[in-house]
Amino acid sequence: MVQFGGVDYFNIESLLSAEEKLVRDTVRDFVSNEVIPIIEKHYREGTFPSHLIRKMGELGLLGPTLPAKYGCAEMNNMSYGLIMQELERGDSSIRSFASVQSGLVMYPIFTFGSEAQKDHWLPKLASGEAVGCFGLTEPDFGSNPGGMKTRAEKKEGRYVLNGAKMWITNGTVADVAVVWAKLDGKVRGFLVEKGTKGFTAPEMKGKHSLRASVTSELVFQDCEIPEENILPGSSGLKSPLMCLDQARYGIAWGAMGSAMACYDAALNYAKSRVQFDKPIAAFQITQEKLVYMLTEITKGQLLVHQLGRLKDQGKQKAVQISMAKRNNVHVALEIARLARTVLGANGILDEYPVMRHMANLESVYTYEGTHDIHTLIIGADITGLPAFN
Ligand code: TGC
Ligand code: FAD
Repeated sequence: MVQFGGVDYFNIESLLSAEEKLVRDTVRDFVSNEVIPIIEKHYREGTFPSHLIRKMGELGLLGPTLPAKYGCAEMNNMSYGLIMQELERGDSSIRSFASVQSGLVMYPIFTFGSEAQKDHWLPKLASGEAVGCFGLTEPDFGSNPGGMKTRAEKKEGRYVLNGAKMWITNGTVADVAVVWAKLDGKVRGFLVEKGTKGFTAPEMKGKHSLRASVTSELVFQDCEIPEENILPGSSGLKSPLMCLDQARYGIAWGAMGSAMACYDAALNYAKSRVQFDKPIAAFQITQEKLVYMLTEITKGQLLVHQLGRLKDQGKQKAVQISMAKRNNVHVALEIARLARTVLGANGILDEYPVMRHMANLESVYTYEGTHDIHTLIIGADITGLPAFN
């Protein structure tokens, strides 16, 4: 197999530190050697390659920006972004797993959790010994999570949860669920352990997208959890939205990984496929497609590079993350569709990664705030006129 050399038309690599390049190259090799050879089988069978979880832990890819005292790699946000880019070159499901574990489970435990919660969960989640999930979305509340119906009630020494979550990545396999529920009308975070009475997490089947990812419902029926399982620092809808900023940042990088895989496949195919006695890469229309792909990848890479530097300085804004997520997922999907056309009929085969990335990106376009919601978030910021309702 030819090793993937990356897509970097503007020498953005020259802006990376030696450590950042090492992280990127390590994850690139991991994806080439461990993910790409097996991912089509998992995609076809609708299973997550769970044997990779411990390996990701060993490489420091889970909760990579958190402190070493919890067993984490304590990398910067640029490295975190590069990890997400490389993982999603393999498959969005691998990036999804790492995003959820890092940004949506370890981050809230680290940010809103008690010392006991951090000491108990973070090292296990960092090593991959434990898996987590993040339950915000409900059957009737997707884009508008503030309307959630799931309730927590305080009883003597415990909380009682009732309600349901839907579309939860890793739900069925998670050892711990970070669950958002209203307590006395205010959104709070709770840790619910696998096996807790009154808690079930059936897997959702029938997906045409993200097939190598586990997606689940979370159902709470008079589910009692100890009172120490509330995330004490969580306070209102702002808390889960802060977690989403972490994951959306990773998705903005990850989408470029999918786009790079599709562009690479299209370029290689176009140079070798001959029609009308010429490689199809010699036709102007094919070149126009390839130029569009490379230009959009380059613009997207520059966007997340600057976003990463801002985040490392603590200067990033949520709306900037929204713009990067919105743009990069949109162009990645366009690039996947164009790459599919370059491959002709072969583009629909699982011998090539293109159709799988395209189908995955349909989910990525919708989760973590739909394309439309990010449009409205940016629109509200620049006009001062919210158009959500
Ligand atoms: P709104 O009144 O605007 O905000 C409530 C409070 O939150 C603050 N806030 C934020 N804080 C941090 N980061 C952000 N991005 C924030 N956005 C808002 C805001 O300042 C306010 O604070 P305070 O102190 O005044 O209380 O809330 P709203 O109810 O009007 O909703 C706004 C809206 C629509 C933008 C928001 O609800 C939204 O983002 N909706 C999209 C929902 C979403 O993204 N769900 C994702 C679920 S998780 C997922 O998809 C995981 S996929 C995982 C994978 O497999 O990779
Ligand atoms: P809806 O909110 O019903 O939106 C439907 C359509 O209406 C969209 O096009 C939307 O843009 C549009 N729309 C909605 N409101 C407006 C408006 N005000 N103005 C204009 N248009 C609007 N959630 C979690 O909590 N945890 C997870 O781990 C998780 N993983 C997921 C994994 C997968 C594979 C998928 C597909 C989803 C996952 N989600 C998860 C849920 C995801 O975050 C939601 O699907 C997403 O927030 C959108 O909600 P919805 O699907 O209910 O769509």
